[in-house]
Amino acid sequence: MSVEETLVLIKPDGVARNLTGEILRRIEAKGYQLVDVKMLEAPRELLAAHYAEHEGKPFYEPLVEFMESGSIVALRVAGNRVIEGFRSLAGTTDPSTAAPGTIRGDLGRDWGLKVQQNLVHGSDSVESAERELALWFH
Ligand code: RTP
Ligand code: MG
Repeated sequence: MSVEETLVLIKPDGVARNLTGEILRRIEAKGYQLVDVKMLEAPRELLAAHYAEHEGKPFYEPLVEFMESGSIVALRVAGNRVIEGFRSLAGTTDPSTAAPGTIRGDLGRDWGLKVQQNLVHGSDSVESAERELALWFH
């Protein structure tokens, strides 16, 4: 067993489309534990710190604006190998091609889609998870 914690964000599209319950259901059905939950409108400083690795990329500004556009649900989630496991549950970045059975593949829209509107975020490594959890839960 390798119990880890990860940061999951339900992005503004997920909250606005009333998918919070469905996404929580999938996380719990997989056997992961919800350790902490909060809903917030994220300030730009938090988003800039969270997405620091993407600063300067063409999608950075639209991404941050999208993340500022509505409420976010932030989750501290624990489980065996949950960092990699949640990313598998979420599916690949672009919902248009994310596998069926995944959050993005099943629930993402495939028309009028902007790739940043992909419902969820999950930390991508142990280091990212520690850094991101410290930003969102302190
Ligand atoms: P996330 O960080 O949200 O879990 O998603 P990810 O690892 O699958 O994707 P990443 O490369 O870290 O990108 C972060 C978020 O930026 C938006 N994005 N837009 N080409 C584009 O327009 C583009 N590429 C990425 C997505 O919202 C992605 O989740
Ligand atoms: Mg990422």
